[in-house]
Formats: sequence, structure tokens, C-alpha cells
Amino acid sequence: MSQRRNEPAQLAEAAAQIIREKTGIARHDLAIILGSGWGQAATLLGEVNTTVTAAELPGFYAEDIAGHGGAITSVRIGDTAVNALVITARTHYYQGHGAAAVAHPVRTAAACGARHLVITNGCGGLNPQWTPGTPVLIRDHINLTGDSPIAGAHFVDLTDAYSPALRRLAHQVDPTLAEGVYVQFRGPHYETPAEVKMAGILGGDLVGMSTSLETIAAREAQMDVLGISLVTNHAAGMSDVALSHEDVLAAGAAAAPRIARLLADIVMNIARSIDA
Ligand code: 8IG
Repeated sequence: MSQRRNEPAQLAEAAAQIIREKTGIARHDLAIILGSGWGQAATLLGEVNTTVTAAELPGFYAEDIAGHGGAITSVRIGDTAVNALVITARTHYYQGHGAAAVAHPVRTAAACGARHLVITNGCGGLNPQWTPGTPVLIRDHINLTGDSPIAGAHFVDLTDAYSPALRRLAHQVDPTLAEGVYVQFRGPHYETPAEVKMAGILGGDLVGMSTSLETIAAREAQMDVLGISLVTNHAAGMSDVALSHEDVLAAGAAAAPRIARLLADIVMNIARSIDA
């Protein structure tokens, strides 16, 4: 293996080592990435152990975007023995640091021992019935970035990339949860109405700027992935109103308590299945 290919793994191991030291926990079983609108969930998940800020960890970009935090918090899930990493220190592809930087938090979680990854995001919805505030399970994705976090001849299978078993655990919590195909665009601009129409013709239901590259990295690391989107806006052209980041944040804030409860219940269900 070339030196270049090893670099992401070494950087993730360096960050994991700091997390082990600062938390005093040798192994975290589960990781949860909190996207736009999902921030309140952290307080419901369980007892907080330690928070490590992005600035303390190699490979993380302590960015300053409204609605995006920047830390990794170690939480013991409910009454289980499962230790989870709650990650708000996410790097987006549109920040321009490349796909490996996007994958780094996922690889760090894997290096901490995590075999399960819950990825959340805020996104636009194509189904007009999905009003802002609707949570949707990700069934599959279409990666329109044209990029991959994987370098070299490592041909990772993406069949069932979004674990059917974890989706069943989520449906136990809420059987009415819709499922959809997530389409990752590069961003940071929102789509044109024509691009949203294209996404629909391709088989997409949700449009966003994250998750797909993270899921690819997680599957490379053989983690089981659950993806949950919060539809914070009708995708461009699907309603009369123009898109604004402020409206997106407001929809996220309005849905926050409900969504936090849902995520906490789903994570608890996953933690119990790990604990069992
Ligand atoms: I929140 O409508 C959120 N993120 N690409 N399109 C894309 N990303 C988003 C959208 C959206 N809403």
C-alpha cells in the first residue's frame, strides 16, 4: 500500500488516540453524526462523559457555519453500557478540503471502535407531501459529487449501504417513517429547479450536500449505516417560495424537539441491540 493511501488511516488513528485519552474510554461502539436541525438530540441520548472540540483533534476543520457545531461528545446511551460518539464536527464537501476530509470524522469513529453509524442531515424534499419538519429514512443514495473518499483499487460494495436491519429498528420506533433516495449535490448553492427535476427523474427523493461520501467511507470501514434526513424545505421549484438558509434553520428549530425524541428513541433501540 502506498504511503499516500495510508495517510487518512493514520490521521484517523491520531484523532482516535486523543479521543481515547480525553474520554478515558478505550472503545466507542456507536457514532452519531448530527446534521442541520438535529442538534437538540444530543441532550436526550444519555449521560455526557466528555466533549472534545474539533480544534483539539487533527484533521478536523473548526468551521464557523450557522447551525453547525464543531465537537465530538462521548455519551453513554440511556441505561445501556453502550458508549457513543456524538459528532457535530462535520466537514462538508463544499468547504473544498476534499472527500478525505469529509470522511475523516467517520474514519475517526471507526478507529475508536464504532461498528454502527447513524448519519443525520437536513435536506430538501421532492415529495410535496413532505412538509418542512418531516423525517425520512435514507434507503439508498445517488452520489453526484463525482468524487469518492476512497483512493486506490479498493472496490467497496454499496448494496444495502443503508442497513436494512437498522432501518427495521428505526421502523419499530416509528412505523410511519417514510423512506427515500438521497441525492448528494456538491453545493454550497442549492439546486436549480431543473436539477431538482433531474434528481427526481434519476430516482431521487431528497437533495442535500452531505451523507453519501460519509456513507461510502463507513462502508469501506465495514460499519453499519443508518441515515435519517430531516426535510427542512421543499426542494427548489417544488413550492412557490425561494430557499433561504434562515428558513432552513427555522424549520429545523421548529422540528427540533420532535426530531430529537425520535432520534434518541432510535439510537436507544440500536444501543439495546448492541448491548444484547
Ligand atoms: I437543509 O434543498 C438543505 N440542504 N442540496 N438542497 C440541497 N441541500 C440542502 C437543501 C436543499 N436543504
